Formats: sequence, structure tokens, C-alpha cells
Amino acid sequence: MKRLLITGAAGGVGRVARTRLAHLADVIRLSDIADLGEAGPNEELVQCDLSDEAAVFELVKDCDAILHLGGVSIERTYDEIDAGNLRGVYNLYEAARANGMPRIVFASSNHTIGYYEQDQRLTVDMPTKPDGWYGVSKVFGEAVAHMYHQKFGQETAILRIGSLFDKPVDRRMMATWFSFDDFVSLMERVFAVPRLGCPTIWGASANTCGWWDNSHIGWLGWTPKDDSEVFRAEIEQQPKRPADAPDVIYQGGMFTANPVFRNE
Ligand code: NAI
Ligand code: 15L
Repeated sequence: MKRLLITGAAGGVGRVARTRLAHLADVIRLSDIADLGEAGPNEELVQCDLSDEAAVFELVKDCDAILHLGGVSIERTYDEIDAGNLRGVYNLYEAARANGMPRIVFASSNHTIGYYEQDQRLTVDMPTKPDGWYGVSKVFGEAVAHMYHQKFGQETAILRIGSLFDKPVDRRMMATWFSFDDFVSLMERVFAVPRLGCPTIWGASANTCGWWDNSHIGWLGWTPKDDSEVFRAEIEQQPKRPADAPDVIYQGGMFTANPVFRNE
């Protein structure tokens, strides 16, 4: 493809995507509200706030595909989440509609289903159970993706990411871990398939103790390779958590224990 837009490119996942997905397009347009440093070869840098409608319209122009990572990535006040994740998603989808409907990957989250207990095995057609305003904002984004697909044919991969980090850092992440290698191989498939539609995909590696069923996306030809078991000995050196701790009971872990943060 000619130009791939990556929003949230200054963030933890964005910084990895910047280097590891560079081969997917002739030009990578990187965007964030935060500083993005110096442009490398084949990079365009656009600093903008996703809540700025005119700026997002300009941002999306001439893009063939979008990896939408930008926005608030943890529980925050309603107003902060509103700007980045509600208004931001509205602006992105409207800009895409006005600019040829480039294929989108929407970075959703396991916090859409955070209140399911850890002994439950989930398919993507089960009702959401968000564990805070952050999770609610991701449910909103998923609904927007479905609505734009139904109404206009906009294609989106709704990626419900577990824990996309170098390695799991606690017992819960043994189930939710998503390796960067598996993320990259998924992005390669999602942007290559001739028809995508609007599937919901669990963003997790092939963890032996995982909770989520991706059997509905066999047609995508993506097989995650990593398994958190290689970190088990290291993780089990951590003290055991009490049986009634939120991170032992719920799939969303400690997010379920967050208060509703009040706007200042
Ligand atoms: P991050 O917080 O490191 O990166 C998000 C980026 O979005 C930041 O660089 C931030 O400056 C930018 N941003 C925030 N508000 C913005 C606004 N109004 N306008 C423009 N840019 C704005 O998060 P991370 O870990 O890189 O996650 C990337 C995406 O994946 C996020 O959407 C997050 O919700 C989602 N996700 C990540 C998971 C993970 O394990 N890393 C798990 C589940 C979902
Ligand atoms: C998320 O949605 C967050 O963005 C990330 O920082 C992690 O907390 C992750 O979920 C998780 O649940 O491990």
C-alpha cells in the first residue's frame, strides 16, 4: 500500500509499530498529540489532537489504511476519555468516510469485557461487561465500527487487545499476554486480505491458559505463535494474590477496582 496512518504513534504500542510495521507501506504517517521526534526515511509526522475535527480530517487525507492506537489507554476522568476516545473515534470515522474509507484497525481492549470472571471462556458474540469509563469508550468505538460497516461498508478489524507488552508481568497477564511478534503477524494479515468486513478479534497470543476463543477468524490465516508459559517460572516467583483480589477474580483485573474519577 502507499500510505499507512498510525495514530497514537508516540505510545508504547505505537513506538513498536513505527519500526516493526514500516514494511507495510511506502509511506508511514505517524500521528500523536505528543512529540514524535525526528521523521525517519519514508515517515511523515503529524502532531494533532484527535478531538480536533478539522485536524483529523487533514490527517486522514490520502491514507490507504489506518492503525488507530491513539487515545486514552487507562481509566481516567470522563472528560479526558470523551475527548480522546469518543470525540476522537467520531472524528476518525467521519474523516475516513470523507476520504475513501481506508481500512481501519481499531485498538479496542479486554476492558470491554473486564467484569467477566477468569473461569469463563469468551467468544466475541457474548455481551460486553466494561469495567470502567475506559472500557465503555472502547465499547463505543466497537459500536461505531459496526455502524459504519453496516451503513457505509467501512471495513474495520476490531482488535480487543489483552496485554500488548514485551512480556507478561503478573499472573493475570499469563492469560492476556499478546506478544509484539504475534501483533505484527496479525497486522500483516489484516492489511493483506482482499476482504476484511468488520470482525472482532481477540488480541492475545497462543497462551495455554488463555480465556478467549478466536476460532471464528480461521479465514484470516493468522496463527499466533507465542505462549506465555515460557514466563511461568519467572511469574510464579511472585507472591500469590488473595483469592478475593480483583486481579484474581476478574478478567479486567485491577481495572475493576478503579473508582469513577471525577472531572476537575
Ligand atoms: P499509550 O497510552 O502508550 O499510547 C496512546 C497514545 O495516544 C499516547 O502516545 C497518547 O499521547 C496518544 N493520545 C492520547 N490522547 C490523544 C489525543 N486526544 N489525541 C491524539 N493522541 C492522543 O497506549 P498503548 O499501550 O500504546 O496502547 C495503544 C492503544 O491500544 C490504545 O488505544 C489502548 O487503549 C489500546 N490497548 C492497549 C493495550 C496494551 O496492552 N498496550 C491493551 C488494550 C488496549
Ligand atoms: C489496556 O487496555 C491498557 O491500555 C493497558 O495499559 C493494559 O492495562 C491492558 O489493558 C491490560 O489489561 O493488561
